[in-house]
Amino acid sequence: MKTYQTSHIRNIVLMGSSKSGKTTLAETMLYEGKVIDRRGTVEAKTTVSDNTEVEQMYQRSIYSTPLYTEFMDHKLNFVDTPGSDDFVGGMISAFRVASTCVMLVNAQHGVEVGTEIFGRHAADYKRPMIFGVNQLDAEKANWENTIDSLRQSFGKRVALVQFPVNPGVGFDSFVDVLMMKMYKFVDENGTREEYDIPAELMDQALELQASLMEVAAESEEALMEKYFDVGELTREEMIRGLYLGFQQGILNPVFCLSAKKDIGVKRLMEFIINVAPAPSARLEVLPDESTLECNADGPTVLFVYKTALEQHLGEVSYFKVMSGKLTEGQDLVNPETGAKERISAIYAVAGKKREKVSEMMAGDIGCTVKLKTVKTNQTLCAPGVEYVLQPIVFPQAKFRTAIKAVNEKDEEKLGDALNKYSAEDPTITVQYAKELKQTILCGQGEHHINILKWHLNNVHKIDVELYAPRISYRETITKVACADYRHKKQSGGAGQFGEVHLLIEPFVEGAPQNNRFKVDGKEMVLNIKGKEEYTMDWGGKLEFYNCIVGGSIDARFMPAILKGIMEKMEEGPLTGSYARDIRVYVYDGKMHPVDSNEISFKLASRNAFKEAFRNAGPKIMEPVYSVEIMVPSDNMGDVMSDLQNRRAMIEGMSSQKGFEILKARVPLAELYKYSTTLSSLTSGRATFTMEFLEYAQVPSDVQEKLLKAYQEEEKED
Ligand SMILES: Nc1nc2c(ncn2[C@@H]2O[C@H](COP(=O)(O)OP(=O)(O)OP(=O)(O)O)[C@@H](O)[C@H]2O)c(=O)[nH]1
Ligand SMILES: [Mg+2]
Repeated sequence: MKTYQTSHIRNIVLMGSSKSGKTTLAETMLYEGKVIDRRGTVEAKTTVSDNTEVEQMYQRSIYSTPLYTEFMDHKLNFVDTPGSDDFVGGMISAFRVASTCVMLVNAQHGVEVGTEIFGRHAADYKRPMIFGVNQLDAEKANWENTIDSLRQSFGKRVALVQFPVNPGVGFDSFVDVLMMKMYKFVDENGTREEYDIPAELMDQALELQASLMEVAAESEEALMEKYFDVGELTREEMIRGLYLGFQQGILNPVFCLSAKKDIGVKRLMEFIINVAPAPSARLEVLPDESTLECNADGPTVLFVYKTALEQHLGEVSYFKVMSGKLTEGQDLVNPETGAKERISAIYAVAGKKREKVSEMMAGDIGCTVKLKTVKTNQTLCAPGVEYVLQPIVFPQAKFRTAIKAVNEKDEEKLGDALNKYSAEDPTITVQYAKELKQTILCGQGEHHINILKWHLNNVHKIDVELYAPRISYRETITKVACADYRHKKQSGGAGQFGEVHLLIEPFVEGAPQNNRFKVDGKEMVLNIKGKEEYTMDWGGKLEFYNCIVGGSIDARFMPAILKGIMEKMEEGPLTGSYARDIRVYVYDGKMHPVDSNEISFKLASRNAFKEAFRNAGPKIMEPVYSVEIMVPSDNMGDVMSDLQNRRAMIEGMSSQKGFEILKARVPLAELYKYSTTLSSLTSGRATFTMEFLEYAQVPSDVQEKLLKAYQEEEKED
């Protein structure tokens, strides 16, 4: 392969609803670019993109696959993404390296859930978007309905460049109003003939051309003036207007396609090359807000956007050359670790097919192997420059489950396999929660996790069980209480003696220090001599006050007293959960001249703390999440009543293009498998995000239940 200059590279994300035909289009683009000489099909499990066993079994894409093709002296890098939102991670990382989106819409269904969801992602990332109306050869293809649905969801931005002559079975022609030509396809291999537009289609073509001129003119003042003065634009002016409007995201050109019959694919690729921005059009904004130009004359900077483990090869690192040029054998440095890396080989990648190249210019995308230390989101730079780029921000997890090996002996193997997965797929996280004594696995949805389970079962031969995870409750107090405890052991051998009197009160952020208390109707004034403040590993605070007067306890025993309290906070008196947000005042006690030692004071303070805690209006707290749900207006009622059953507090509602945006606070305990329920309530049309908000007290009926469950558990132990 020749070396492509930055100006001759285009980077694209292929997206669209499930089964809209992305993988089939990818195959046809590879064929048109002569990267392959025969087209495979999804049904025959022979496509370049869906090349893994699990994808072939399900006949759908699960991974985002980097591909490239060569066309009109340009290199088109593109990523075929899965149509299910559960696998959105690969699309998010593709946005980071691509500057244009091609959204496929199935002409049999028009706009679907995926079209809406992915359209929102493209808008969030400010990526210009082309619509490809695909499957126009299918019996139920309906152009008018599809365009109506596009206009409903995407409004005025929808700009038709073409219309099909004969959609449905036998589809072989479309009219292109930019070229003012009709294209007829004479076989299923993209062989096209160009015709003048037939007289009976001329009115339709002129009407469409006029609207396209109008939207093109809107992109620039000079064009608008020309359009008003003369009443029309030349083709060059229209292309310029489309180019500008497209880059600004104010118009989305629409193309006719049959990916399966190779109709319209070449024309789409021509448009991408002529109108989609070259990588140099986008300045990379660095974390310090300075910029890096995508320029082959700059210093070499690579950004690793994905890594994957492959049999026989080890770790493959997928990168984009953000600046400069990359040469085989070049030595680079990871500025975050200082580690040196040699680029032993550079490959252009089309799925599993890799072509070795000797160099790559700024803006190009490829992969390399045998890097020792570089992870996703890191950079490699020419020695002497240190660019660290904005990381890809992956969506928060939406599905949380506990996992364990069915056979205990597989636990270690399971841990290794899960760690490898989460390194490859950053939308999967695995953590052993010491507090819960469970391994917690998080992902984007039940399907996402089930695919992982399939791998564990079939590739790693580990039987696993997925089950509801425990909740990390916390314990705290709501009022002041005192307790004292004497630890004494004086029968035989060395004795033990320690007595601690303490007072506890709730810690409230920002509340002033206090030394007067009323406990059981009795006024107490403490003499505060020292204060220590601790932030607990599990959140919340402990403030520890030394109020000992008259040397009733030696200062040397204070650390042991603190330790006793800390230990009890690790295993709260109510349910064994971590305790938080407490002030402890140690104000009196007793020592024994011979028998007092650290262990005695630790035990005394532990028990005094436990007793005080029980009398201080103890409460269980639970994690509460801030949940934002985007739901189609007609499903609103069902989603609301389901939320009410989940103890949710609705905090806000707003409307946006036929969707309602609901904001709610929902306890984590009520969110198990929420993604699955929401999907079934809305036929997959809703999306949601969830983020930890705070700990809040559980209602008393829930507290009763939790206490009872803990007591049962204790009894069993
Ligand atoms: N008739 C017709 N069928 C098509 C066309 N494009 C794709 N298909 C069929 O539609 C089905 C889905 O195609 P894929 O290419 O796997 O679609 P996808 O968008 O990659 O699907 P996911 O990866 O699951 O999101 C397959 O059976 C294809 O053969 C087309 O242009 N016309
Ligand atoms: Mg696919």
